[in-house]
Amino acid sequence: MQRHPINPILTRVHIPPIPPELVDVTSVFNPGAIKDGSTYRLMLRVQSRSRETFLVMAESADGVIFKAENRIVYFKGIEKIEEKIFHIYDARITRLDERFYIMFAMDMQNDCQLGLGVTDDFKSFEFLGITSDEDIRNGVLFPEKINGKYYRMDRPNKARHSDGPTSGSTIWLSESGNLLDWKPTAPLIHGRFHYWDEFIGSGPPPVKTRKGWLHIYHGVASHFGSSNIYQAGVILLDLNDPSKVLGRCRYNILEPREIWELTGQVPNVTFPSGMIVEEYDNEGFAIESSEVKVYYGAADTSVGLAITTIAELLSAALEGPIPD
Ligand code: BMA
Repeated sequence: MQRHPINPILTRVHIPPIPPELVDVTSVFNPGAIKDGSTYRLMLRVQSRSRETFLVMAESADGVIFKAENRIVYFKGIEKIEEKIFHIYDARITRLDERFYIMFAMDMQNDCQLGLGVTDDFKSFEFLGITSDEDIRNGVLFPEKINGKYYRMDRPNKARHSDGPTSGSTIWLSESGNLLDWKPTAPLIHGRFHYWDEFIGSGPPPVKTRKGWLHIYHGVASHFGSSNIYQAGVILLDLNDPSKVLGRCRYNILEPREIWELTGQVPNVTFPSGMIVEEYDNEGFAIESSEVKVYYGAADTSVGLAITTIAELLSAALEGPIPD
């Protein structure tokens, strides 16, 4: 992956004041991404100095220079939830059945859940419901039904980083008939202890290629003294049976190296959450030579953009695993 030369593409100075919630903000990171016609859209996680988190849309004509809106995304109907919601964050956007679905983490009174929203125009947003009943994060929808069922990847929070947030070391495939009620289908990949991806979670939603579902995930190495290192990697899943893992990278494909990735609110973090493929063939498969834009949170402080191709991601996924 090649970092775009103007990185970081979004920082706190790009967020217009949205009083009273967002004024002189602290950070902007972990964006969901989608290309809607010729417009690139990011759903940003913006944090205020009270460390409240809000979602704000940004748009761009070239996928590089973004203008953030001066309003907070409001999911109509979310106010009906009785349990206290502290934050909604880390949105992943999937175009599915001709609509835009947004899956996001919800920090609630008791634990973290996965919420689902939908929009047709990125102006009004509807809250569809909470889609989980256990502590869980990093939910990403597949962009189409497979054999009549909806699928997503998600990551139950079964572990806790030392002095840090809840985490987990297994990404699951889950299935649903209605997008709201989900049941686990199969564990997909586990963390590889002692290596780069000990704790793991899905990144952006998977992309359909002729060779399989291509998926970028994040991995956390936690065995380096006081610092967790958040990196990105890639897997390939079978097109007709996404519970079959066809490939997994040995090396990470993105790691904190630049000063704005190494230092910030949470040091040593590259957290991919949005991915835009420029070219699909007429049957909806991503073309191997297509450019891919990967948007990621850097140090929980700013937004980075890395450029690659489908072919490079496939070759990373198929390079062979870390030997036993
Ligand atoms: C994860 C999530 C992300 C965050 C990352 C690094 O557990 O909370 O939202 O970017 O940690 O702090």
